[in-house]
Amino acid sequence: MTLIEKLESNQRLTLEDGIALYDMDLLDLGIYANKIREERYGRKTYFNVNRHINPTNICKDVCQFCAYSSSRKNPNPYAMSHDEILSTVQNSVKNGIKEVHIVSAHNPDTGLEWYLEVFKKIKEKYPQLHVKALTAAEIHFLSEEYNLSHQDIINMMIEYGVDSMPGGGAEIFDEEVRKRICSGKVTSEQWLDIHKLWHKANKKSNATMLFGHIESRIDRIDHMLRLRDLQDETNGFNAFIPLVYQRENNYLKVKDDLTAQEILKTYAISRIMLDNIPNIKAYWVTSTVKLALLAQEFGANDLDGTIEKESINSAAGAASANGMKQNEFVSLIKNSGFIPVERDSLYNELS
Ligand code: V47
Repeated sequence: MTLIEKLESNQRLTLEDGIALYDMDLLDLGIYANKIREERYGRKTYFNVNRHINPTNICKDVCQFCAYSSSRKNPNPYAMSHDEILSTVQNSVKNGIKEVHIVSAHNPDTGLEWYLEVFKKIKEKYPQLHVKALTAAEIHFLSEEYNLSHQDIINMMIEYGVDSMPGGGAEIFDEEVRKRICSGKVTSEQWLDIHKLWHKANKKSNATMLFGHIESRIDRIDHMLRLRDLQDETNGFNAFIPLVYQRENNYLKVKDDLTAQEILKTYAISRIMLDNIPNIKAYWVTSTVKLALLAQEFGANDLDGTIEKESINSAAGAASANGMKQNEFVSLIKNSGFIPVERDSLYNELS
């Protein structure tokens, strides 16, 4: 069967097929990706009203692509107190957020309670607020630092009120590339195992892929297939989020930005390859708003959210430091010909 025949009849694609998709004409690829998107979501595009908080940038790991950690090129080490985090949450709740997304660096000085107890405090005050927190990289860091198993940390997360896990820390699963960009942190196998444990606890998570640095197209497809395999087993991933590499202020020297065409192809290919992950999120922070809007025509059905503040990607050059207003978000989606739908964190439609 040819690749086109497989695409026409919605067959599951192999690694070789995925690599061959990159050689297709962008608009042809877009037609196939968009067909899948339209069948599932019509012209609806999801967004959520959320707030990102990055409570510390002090990190014992040394990822080459990171511009956020104070041990890299960011000169201002900080760790927020729980009161500061709670007052940030309080302000954002007043502005109508439904989700708080809390991701930190791997700070060995705070103690385990600092990482976990804040979730309980947030939940006590705002039981309706969805807490999405702790990446698999943070869970692995905490387990090593405090001599606990991944399962122990996951049990504590649930006990302290974490509702779902964000998709960070996946980077690229290929072990050779991983060694060069983030050696020493959670391995690919551990990242996948941690999400599996989380899914086994009946909880949902997301998965990211950092692309546009030193990885090859093969590495991207391999990354997607490892996620697809786990999703077959657990069905716990809500969304796949391709993160476009930002080149400023870090140690991973990459000469050129990816072309818009390569980025759009990657969204389209992820929609086609990941036949079992329901949502493809064009995270406007790393893709730029304009490309995120265009990505709606190439398989993406979710644009993340209003964010309010963002420190990890903006440190590396993304224009996301101050988030986006909800009415602006809604207008942008409408004006691009799609129907904006506010969703909650588990993809229930709100309005
Ligand atoms: O894991 C770090 C990435 C991630 C750079 O789950 C960079 O809904 C680009 O995971 N260029 C954190 N990316 C962000 C993240 C995320 C974002 C939005 C939604 C969700 C979700 C998760 O940011 C890290 C890392 O892969 N990152 N440095 C950089 N220079």
